[in-house]
Amino acid sequence: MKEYLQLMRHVREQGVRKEDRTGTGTISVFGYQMRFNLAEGFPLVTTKKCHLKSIIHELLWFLKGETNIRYLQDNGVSIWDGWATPEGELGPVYGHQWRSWDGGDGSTIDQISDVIHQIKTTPDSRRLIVSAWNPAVLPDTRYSPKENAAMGKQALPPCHTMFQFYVLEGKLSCQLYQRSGDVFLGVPFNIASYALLTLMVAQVCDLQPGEFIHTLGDAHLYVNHLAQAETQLARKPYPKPKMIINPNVKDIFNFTFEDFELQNYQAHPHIKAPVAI
Ligand code: THF
Repeated sequence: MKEYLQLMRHVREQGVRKEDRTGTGTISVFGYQMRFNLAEGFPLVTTKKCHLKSIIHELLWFLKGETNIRYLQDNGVSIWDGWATPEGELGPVYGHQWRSWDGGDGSTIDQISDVIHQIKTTPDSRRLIVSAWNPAVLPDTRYSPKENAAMGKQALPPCHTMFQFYVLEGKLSCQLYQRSGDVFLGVPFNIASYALLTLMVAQVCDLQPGEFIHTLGDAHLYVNHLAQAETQLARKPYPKPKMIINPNVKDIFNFTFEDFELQNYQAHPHIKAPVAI
């Protein structure tokens, strides 16, 4: 995963001090792109041990269309706890926009089913897009994430705002536009999550995996992650692991946690860091 360390090094060297919503402070750059050839292995960061279980459950939870953290908590995943109401609600975040975007006339739009249908029937399309960015439900910035969620607004505006698929010569690629990337904590999760989604969509569409292209807007290192970043930058990446997916699953909504097996994941020890709420 030299691509990830290059991003981290770039932000450390070029990043400029910038204040942020959470009051933590960051060093930030605007605009960065990484490319991962999924045939070369699974892009899970190796310079610290990453908790793949949380990544898989979060993605399955998005695909279920759920926005209450109950499913995550039942599976021991706590990464969304900081933003949810006491009842576990996050408002209409990713799962809601992906599976039941409000059509405005009482109808809802299942963007995931639609995009898979389009990939299968019109693979040359230049409109293979899923958008999580819905201006009608953005949080009211006068209130905290939990207050917004309690009012039926999104706890947080989506960081992964939209993604686009592309089919060429039997291979499926995916590009994500992420408006804001927490380079130390979130980005390793985000890379693995979208790489996995690309493998899953490729399988159900009978395509081979192509590239995952990760485009970042505000790419930042929180100032309370700088020491952890230094530790990581001093480490040498291991070869990429391999993701094995149960080949019998042919419906994107039928995957379960047991359908995924990561092989040959060799990683340096985990590095702890506080998450900015
Ligand atoms: N807010 C901030 N500040 N950073 C983010 O990365 C982020 N997200 C999601 C929404 N808001 C965000 C939440 N995703 C962790 C990882 C991903 C998160 C939130 C938190 C985290 O704490 N990871 C630890 C523990 C892992 C675990 O418990 O499994 C880690 O060491 O990786 C980005 O999409």
